[in-house]
Amino acid sequence: MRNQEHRGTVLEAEKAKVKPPPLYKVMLLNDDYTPMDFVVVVLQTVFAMSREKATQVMLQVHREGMGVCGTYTREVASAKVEQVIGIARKHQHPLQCTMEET
Ligand code: TYC
Repeated sequence: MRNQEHRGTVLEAEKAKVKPPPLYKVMLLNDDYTPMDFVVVVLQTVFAMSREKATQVMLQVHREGMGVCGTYTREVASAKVEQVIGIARKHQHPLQCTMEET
């Protein structure tokens, strides 16, 4: 019984110590050479976007210079940036991707 009475207090004290991890926006940058269709496929593949959503994001990047693909923890964001750059390099496109803390 003593334990039970204390349990709520201990859990609340621990909860206060656990901060949510920082989040990072993954952003795609525009360039004059990467084909639009290629960007759409990358967005569908790496960021699990529908074709419609991927087309919207691609057009935003094309018109405004950059766009956000998603928000993730540092490790996941970093893996996605590397995936995009890797696929682009493999196909010899200059597509660039970067991340920034929110
Ligand atoms: N601007 C490119 C073109 O006209 C298309 C493009 C869109 C490239 C988004 C990169 O992140 C990008 N072919």
